[in-house]
Amino acid sequence: MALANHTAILPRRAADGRYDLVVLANRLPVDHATDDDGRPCWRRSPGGLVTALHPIMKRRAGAWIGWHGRSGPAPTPFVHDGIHLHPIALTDDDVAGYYEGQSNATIWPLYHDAVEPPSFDRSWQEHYRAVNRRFAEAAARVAAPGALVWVHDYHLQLVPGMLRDLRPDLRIGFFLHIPFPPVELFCQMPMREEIMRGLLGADLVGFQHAQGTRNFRMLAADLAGAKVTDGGIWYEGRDVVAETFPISIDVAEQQRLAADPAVRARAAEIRRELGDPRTVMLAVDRLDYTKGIECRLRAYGELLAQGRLDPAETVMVQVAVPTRQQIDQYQALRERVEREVSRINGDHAGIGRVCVHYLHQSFDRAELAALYLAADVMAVTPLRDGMNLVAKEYAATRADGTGALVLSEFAGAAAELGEAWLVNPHDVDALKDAFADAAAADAAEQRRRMEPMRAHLRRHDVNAWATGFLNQLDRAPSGCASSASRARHVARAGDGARPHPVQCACRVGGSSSAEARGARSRTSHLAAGTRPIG
Ligand code: ADQ
Repeated sequence: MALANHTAILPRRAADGRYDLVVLANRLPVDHATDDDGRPCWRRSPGGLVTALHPIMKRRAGAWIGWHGRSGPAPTPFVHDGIHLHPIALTDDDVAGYYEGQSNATIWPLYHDAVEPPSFDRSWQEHYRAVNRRFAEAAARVAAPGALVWVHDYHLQLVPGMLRDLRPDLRIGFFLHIPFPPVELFCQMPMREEIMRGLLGADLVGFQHAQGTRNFRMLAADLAGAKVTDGGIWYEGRDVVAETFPISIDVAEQQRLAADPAVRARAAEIRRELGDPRTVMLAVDRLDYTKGIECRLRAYGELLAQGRLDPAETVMVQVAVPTRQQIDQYQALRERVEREVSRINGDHAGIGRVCVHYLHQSFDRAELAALYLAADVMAVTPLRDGMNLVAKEYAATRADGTGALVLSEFAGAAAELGEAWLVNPHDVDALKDAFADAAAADAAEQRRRMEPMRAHLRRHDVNAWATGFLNQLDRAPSGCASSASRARHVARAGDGARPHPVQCACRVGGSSSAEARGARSRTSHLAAGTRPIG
């Protein structure tokens, strides 16, 4: 494959020709693009993960393993912008089975509270295993002895275990970008034990929210027979640390955009183009059923119908980025959303004045920042979300402290941005009240809420997130855990600090029958009481 702007010959790598830091993610941090002369080239992907890891990967001569986005043979490894890229090949069947099937039609909905029913298909599972193995083997080939390997997200949950078998010398970290579900949902998964064993192959497993960490600890004991104590998780002779690492954004970049005169001028222009309404409400999501777009539109439509918001003075802009368009549920969602937008505009718009501007498009960072600056109310109301970076981007962009963020309790971001108008997105009346209150808030009230959120983000940006995770992984013992570590666990379990009662009904191994009986009797109240809220 001839591509214009990459170097086919790799520069010097770490020590023995392999890499001290290896990142694995479903996608490489580059997209196929075309240069000014119409030649194919690579362009760095937008997005927080790439921004966060780019400087670290450059500094540490790291390698990134991922799919390049097209089915068929993989391009040979190349360097882009100082990062060594190792593309993984996927066939059409892999894309259908591993990516669209097991990852996005089984795991994605199941981990998001099953807000759409997950589909299960045994052939998808085979592809998921095969592709995870391909990633693990690629990492085993390129990682230097004792290297740090950081595996990302739900597509690659089997990789840590597979890689541990191939290369026990590595320190392996795993970060899940989406929620980790409660026991009763996770146990629907046909591959449940296999996935738990896969994740427990890591030294450090990171989650967006403390509830995900708790769910994982519970399942580690129940499904994999791990010893879980206050001190940590002991599994197959190793320590596994499970911790919460809420991801963040590039705050400095967002502030730079917010101060850019061209972006500020564009924000003013957007307001003019919208007809200079009193209130601009904005929502920015991938067009995904987890994002709560339908409930949000319903609430907005009812507010207009009841006269609580004046259609002549209020405009909503709903940006819905195209995503996963091959999957039936996403096509159906698009039709429903577009019908609802038409209905609201049909009922409440006037000549030359619409109530909902619906943009099924991608935008660059500057245009998004201009939209954030133009918006009086930002509606971030997912039914379930690992974090939600849009909420953080909005707050970071509002340099003067104005703007009203309405935020779902079911977004991971709610654990950090508690000064927002927090709302249950399933409750349309609560959504209506939150939108109406936020639209009516004066500048003093907006600042009272916005300033602490902005201060929090300045301290917890994406660089702090990435270095926090990698520093912790760096401290993991290389290879198998030491006998000292084992002794610590035995002492903890024996000194009155009993292992947590973290069993559930779907336990399959690793327990005595008495423990299993105890587990079963505890199951119902544990399951009911541990449903996550973020
Ligand atoms: P996503 O579900 O993709 O991420 P989110 O966290 O909101 O959701 O990130 C979306 C990103 O895309 C934001 O940076 C946003 O600016 C950008 N974006 C949105 N609309 C856009 C548009 N029209 N054009 C261009 N860019 C647009 C998953 C999890 C989240 C978790 C992230 C990171 O589902 O819960 O926060 O990973 O861990």
